[in-house]
Amino acid sequence: MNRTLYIYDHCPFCVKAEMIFGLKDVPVTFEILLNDDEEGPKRMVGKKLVPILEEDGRFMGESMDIVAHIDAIGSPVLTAPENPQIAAWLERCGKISNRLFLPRAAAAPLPEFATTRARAYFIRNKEKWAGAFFDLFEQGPDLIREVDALLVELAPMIQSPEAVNGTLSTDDLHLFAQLRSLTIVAGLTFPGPVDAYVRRMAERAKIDLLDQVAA
Ligand SMILES: N[C@@H](CCC(=O)N[C@@H](CS)C(=O)NCC(=O)O)C(=O)O
Repeated sequence: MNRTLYIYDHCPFCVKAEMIFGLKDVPVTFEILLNDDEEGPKRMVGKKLVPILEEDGRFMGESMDIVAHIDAIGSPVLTAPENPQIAAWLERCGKISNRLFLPRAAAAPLPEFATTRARAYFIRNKEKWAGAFFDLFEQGPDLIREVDALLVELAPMIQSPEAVNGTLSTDDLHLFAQLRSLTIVAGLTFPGPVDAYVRRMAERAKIDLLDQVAA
C-alpha cells in the first residue's frame, strides 16, 4: 500500500496526523504543499484543507479520521481514555497561542512558504481573522506572560514524558500539536515536565520541533 500525507509543516492538524505514523512506524511519504496551492487539495478532497491522506489513489481528509484509520492497522496505540482537563486546558491556551504562533510561522523558512506568493497568501488569510501580525508582535510580552502561566498549570497534569495520561491517548496528539506550535515562540518558559514531555513526544512521533526557527 502506497501512502502519502499532504501537509503544511506549521499546521497543528497535520502534526496530529503525522504523529500516528511515527508512533506506529507505519511507512508514509510526507508531501508539503505550497500554502497558495488551492487546486491540489480541492482536486483531492473538494476543499482547500490539509492534512489529506492518499492511499493507492484514494483520498481522506480530517486529521482525526486519518488518525483513527491508521491506528486501526494492527494493534491500536491510542488506548488510554482522554482526560477532560487536557481538553479544557487546550481550549484556554489555543485562543492565546495562535496570536503568538501565526505571526512567527508566517516569517519562518518553512517549505509551504517557499515562494513569496505562498507566504503572502498565508499572511492575507490569517491576518483576516487573527489581526495584523505587527500588532500581534507588539502584544508578544503580554501574551507570553499569559501562556507561561498556562504552562505552569499544565505541568502537574502531565503524568509521564511518554504520554500525558500515562499511556498514549488522543490527548497526546492534541497536546503535542499545540505545544509544538509554541516551540516557535522565543522567550516562553516550558516548565521541566512540559519540556520533557514535548521533547520525548517529538522523538516518539519522529517530528521536529520548531525551536530551530523560533523568533
Ligand atoms: N478539521 C480539519 C481542519 C484542518 C485545517 O484547518 N487545516 C488548515 C491548516 S492548519 C488548512 O488547511 N487551512 C487552509 C489554509 O491554510 O489555507 C482537520 O482536523 O483536519
